[in-house]
Amino acid sequence: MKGLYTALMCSFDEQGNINEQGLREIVRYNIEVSEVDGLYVNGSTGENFLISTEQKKQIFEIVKDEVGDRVKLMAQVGSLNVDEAAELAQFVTNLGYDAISAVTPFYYKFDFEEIKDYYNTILEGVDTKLIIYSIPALTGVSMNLEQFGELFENEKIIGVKFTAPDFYLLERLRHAYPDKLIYSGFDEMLLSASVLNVDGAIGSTFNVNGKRAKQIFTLAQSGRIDEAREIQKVTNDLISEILENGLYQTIKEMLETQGVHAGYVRKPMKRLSEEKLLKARSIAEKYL
Ligand code: NAY
Repeated sequence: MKGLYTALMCSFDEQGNINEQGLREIVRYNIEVSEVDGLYVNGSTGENFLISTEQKKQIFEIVKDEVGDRVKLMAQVGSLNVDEAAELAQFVTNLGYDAISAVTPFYYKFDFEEIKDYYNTILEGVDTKLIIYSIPALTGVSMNLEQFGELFENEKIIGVKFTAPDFYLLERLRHAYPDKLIYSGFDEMLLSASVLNVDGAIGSTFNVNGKRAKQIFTLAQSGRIDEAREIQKVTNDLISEILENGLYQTIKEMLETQGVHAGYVRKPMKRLSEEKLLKARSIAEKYL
């Protein structure tokens, strides 16, 4: 399960319905052009928190059907509705996904016992292994070393997608849990995380920048830091332009320039203005 995973986008039409062909094209682009090792399905980048249970299931099915066994698949099933999360965990297990992942429960201020119970409940009925999805900036949920350790006591919890700029905690986790899988979650910090020996990374910008990300990761693993730093620099030039223009919208438009029908974002996210559409196309021209 090591390596680089694209946090997969989903293609939606103007009404917000899933565009199946577009989604299949995004999957193929990631496998055939970006050449990533796996896909992280229905994460933040997949606009997971804006869609219905039925739509989530439909996306899981389409992606598995398109991928077959070509790359590894991780399914993000986390939900504030723990019954939905458990149902989706069962659903993707039946589809043959390689692992599940679940965002820490958010919005209400759950205490750690509640967070632990959430993960154990999701895992009760399935044998599939789970990667914790930790993203404090969006969820407001930060866990410390001991709390990660307590979650890791459940043998079905095999790792964490660490989307935080806390390299002290990342180093402590790596040191304390050499056998757990740690994935870096911020693409702009991939080199720094790779130097700390993470097992892989999961990123939204890999949809369009997968090749450079892979180079950063593999160069860092073989100690070629100067070369990796050069590629991280170009990557970060790209990421700052994307972030300034609108993250998911810009990546979608960049994919469109490559003949991939990535479509629109779902409301309440807003679409790019004409000016920003042109900017997205110029970013694609510059970096793809
Ligand atoms: C997800 O579930 O899609 C992710 O968390 C992927 C990680 C990304 N985080 C978000 C919130 O989109 O790739 C990062 C991020 O977009 C990138 O580093 C730019 O900041």
